Amino acid sequence: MSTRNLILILGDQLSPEISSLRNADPEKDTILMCEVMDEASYVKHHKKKIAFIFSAMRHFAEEMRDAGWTVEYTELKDAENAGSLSGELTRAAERLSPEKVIMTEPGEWRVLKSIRGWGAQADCDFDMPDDDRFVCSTTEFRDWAKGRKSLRMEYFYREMRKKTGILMDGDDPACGRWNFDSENRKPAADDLFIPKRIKFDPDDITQDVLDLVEAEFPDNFGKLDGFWFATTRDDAGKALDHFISDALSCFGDYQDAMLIEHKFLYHSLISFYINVGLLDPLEACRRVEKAFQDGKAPINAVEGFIRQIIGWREYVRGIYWMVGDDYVNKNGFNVTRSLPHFYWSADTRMKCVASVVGQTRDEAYAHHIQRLMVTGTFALLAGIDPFEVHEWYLAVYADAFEWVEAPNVVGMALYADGGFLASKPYAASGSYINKMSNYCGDCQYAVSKKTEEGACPFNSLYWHFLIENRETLKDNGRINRAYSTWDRMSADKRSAYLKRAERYLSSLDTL
Ligand code: FAD
Ligand code: DLZ
Ligand code: SF4
Repeated sequence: MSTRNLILILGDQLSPEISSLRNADPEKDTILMCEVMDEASYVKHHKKKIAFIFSAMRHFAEEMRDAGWTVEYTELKDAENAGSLSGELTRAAERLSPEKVIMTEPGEWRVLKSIRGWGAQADCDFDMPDDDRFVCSTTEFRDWAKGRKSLRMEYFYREMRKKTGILMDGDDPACGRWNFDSENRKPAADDLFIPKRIKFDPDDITQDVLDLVEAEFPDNFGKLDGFWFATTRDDAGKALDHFISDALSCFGDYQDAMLIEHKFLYHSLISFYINVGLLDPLEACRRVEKAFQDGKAPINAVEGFIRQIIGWREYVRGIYWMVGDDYVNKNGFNVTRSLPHFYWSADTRMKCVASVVGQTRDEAYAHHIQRLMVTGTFALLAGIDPFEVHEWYLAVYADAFEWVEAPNVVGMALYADGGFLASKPYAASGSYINKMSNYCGDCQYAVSKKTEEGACPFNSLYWHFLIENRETLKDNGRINRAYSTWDRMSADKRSAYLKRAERYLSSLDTL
């Protein structure tokens, strides 16, 4: 058996329009896809994440076969499985003697280096075209960043609006403003009407994968029961339709809200589909823009959603590839505490953390503010080693791939990159969580207590963090006010805050 080109498609490259397939010919070329232990275990991925990716890969292979392609697919348990992407490439190249191997550039430095290494010693030609499923190429981002003293997402986002023409009125932003974020900070009331979310019952392919994951990854984090993800392009499209018709109009208002009983609120639940290639990000934005033009959703919701995708999503990717492969090792505050065990067990008296970790364990999902202002802020305030925090986020969310996860964790949540991505650390006391959620009412700690027994840990850890890092942060204009407040406090109060924080830090696992 032989083939002209052998085209390797990874688990997050499930797009028929991917650049590696662009000039390919189903009559002459062969697609290679492989489930391999190296990818399934570089962190201990959530069980639902592995199941989602394997099932989406198997469905994609079917989709491509139906479209006339020859697909060579290695399942995890195949006897000959080499266990790694490069091992499987070698095996397939020996079998099929291709003239050329093609793979769209991957979403992670680790894989990039390994496959480049394979290509350099291969007996055939090797080509790695750009991944152009993004609005902004990595080169274009570097050009935009060149010479700027500080990078700010807002300015980058405006460029992306102009480039795509989305929500533009000629050269001006639609409705006269680029950003409606100030309208998007409403706390949610317990009795809000929250739409029921669309769920997809596992078909035979997904059921096989669920059995496989249960058998092969029994000790990984996360529940496999109640698997509801779409695993085909058609179903992912239905999930987007459902978001637009049932949730989009309130997306903006309650974007930052958190409710114990409602994990999904009005969020879109599509990051995993976009990230693996089942949905096209720009098409999703255009469909959301259309809802605005048709009068079906307000500007604050539509602009807020579009900013997350053509703004933040593109921006974090640009930063990941621009900074380089040591981004995940950044540790600007030089902190070394270990990740508390409750990040895995949800066994903590802090209701906010218990609730977010519990939801993460059940669904492999938490929304942005839960990730940023609960588990993220706690790790920031408690001085947890950023690499451990990064590995946790990379493992536990179904949408986690390093190019998007690492900047959000190391840069945005932990400010460990020294302020490259964010303009200030997202440090906050318990009052932020209390304002935006209903966690505190159900918590064993009291958010109103600052330094006494039973005081909310966020309250004292907030001041402890600011004081520990005063030298690094003192010139940050966005945080100065907090230092003035501290300086006006009585010496007794300051000492009580720091003592309380030290007590909590000395026994983090028991909080
Ligand atoms: P919605 O709230 O409905 O937002 C719409 C879309 O905007 C998302 O689907 C996503 O594609 C995009 N988006 C929103 N915020 C961001 C952002 N900050 N960066 C990139 N894209 C964004 N997102 C991931 O896709 N993978 C990750 O591993 C990931 N890790 C994160 C870790 C931390 C600490 C934080 C603070 C954020 C992280 N995010 C990550 C961003 C964001 O939390 C998720 O994209 C979002 O929660 C996914 O849920 P949704 O589809 O319902 O999003
Ligand atoms: C995340 C993941 C997992 C769990 N398994 C596979 C796999 O077996 N085969 C594969 O091709 N891709 C997998 N992936 C996605 C890759 O890890 C991802 O493509 C790289 O991290 C680059 O973004
Ligand atoms: Fe979280 Fe503090 Fe509120 Fe408890 S009181 S839920 S620990 S913010």
